Amino acid sequence: MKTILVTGGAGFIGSNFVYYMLRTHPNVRVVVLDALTYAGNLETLSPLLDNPRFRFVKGDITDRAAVENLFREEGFDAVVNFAAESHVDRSIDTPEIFLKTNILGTQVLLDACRKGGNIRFHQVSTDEVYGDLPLDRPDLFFTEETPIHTSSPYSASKAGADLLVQAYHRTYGANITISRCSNNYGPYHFPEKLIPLMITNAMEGKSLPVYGEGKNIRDWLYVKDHCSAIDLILQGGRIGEVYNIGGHNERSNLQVVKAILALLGKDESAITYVKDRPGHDLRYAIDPTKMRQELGWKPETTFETGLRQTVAWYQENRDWWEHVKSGAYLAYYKQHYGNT
Ligand code: NAD
Ligand code: TDX
Repeated sequence: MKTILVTGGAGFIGSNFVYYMLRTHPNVRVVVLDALTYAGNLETLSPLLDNPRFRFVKGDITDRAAVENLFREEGFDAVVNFAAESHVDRSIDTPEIFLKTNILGTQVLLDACRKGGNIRFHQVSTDEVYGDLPLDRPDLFFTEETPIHTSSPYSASKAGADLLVQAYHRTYGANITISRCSNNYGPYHFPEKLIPLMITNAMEGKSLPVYGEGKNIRDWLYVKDHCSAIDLILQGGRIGEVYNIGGHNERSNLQVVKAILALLGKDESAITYVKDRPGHDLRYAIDPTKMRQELGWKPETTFETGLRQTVAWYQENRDWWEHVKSGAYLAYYKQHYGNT
């Protein structure tokens, strides 16, 4: 039995990864370390709480003593770091917590891996570290060689963490890999991000706030395909390497919003154009050739199928998102969007 630490496992991608690993690897035990910030939700993991191959620990990755204790207690075989502040808009309002969690938290984990005897460490990063591509050059894509060129405090903090992970490899021989994925969507996605916000707002009869003219392009990947890619990197990725993950599913924000409305059988009258995001990245587009050629990875879910499944999931799991849309999130929503 191998024990894997999944940090941030009560969040969107981390929780999907926990379910994926327990389902596909009967010889894997998963320990989740999560601070349960506004974005973490233990309800998402509640079906696992009695599973003997699962343990949940509430804790902060920046808490060095607590992290080192946990490492001593568990003797992890591998660590996958999803824990992060992940929302670009929040990073524009309050950058500091992004630097603390995303950079210093990563350093604490790297040190714990080092102390533990060079434990295998995978850093879940993002395509946002490459900055953006112009809208009128559909021939351009992010490769692993594209220079780091960040736009927001969020992406700068993720890039800072990546550089630190690479420095630990070069300086201390740390046993690391990094993946940089495009935008994910699917179950358990916190409804502050575009797709779940638009689905749930439309279901509640609220307006759908599109930034600027809705022309910015994102490259969407169904979350399960991200999980399978990380699993392959853990099994066969070359140490010290970066892997880009994406499935060539580019859509403008307006296309995405209209597709959601069509799936819900609603007209487009609720679309509201609001003030643009400062520094708003124009287009993301991943070249996943390295993942395909080295690890044989390919995505299984088309955007049409994935979006249909996602809309159905939010229709069937209203309790889940109504709970997370209350409380602290409501205060943030009012501050960010006013009364739109
Ligand atoms: P999320 O915001 O849904 O979840 C983050 C989780 O981390 C939450 O459970 C939160 O409680 C936890 N967390 C935050 N600070 C912590 C701390 N200090 N200590 C311990 N736990 C803490 O994020 P997500 O969308 O699931 O993203 C997961 C990772 O994947 C992030 O590192 C993000 O940068 C990266 N990523 C996300 C996307 C995407 O489209 N969502 C794409 C590429 C990469
Ligand atoms: O209300 C909105 N209206 C709107 O038009 C929101 C929340 C977003 N948008 C636009 C901004 C972006 O162009 O939709 C696009 C997607 O926005 P987000 O869902 O906030 O995602 P993005 O900024 O692209 O970042 C995401 O992908 C990379 C994740 O949140 C990051 O964690 C990940 O690293």
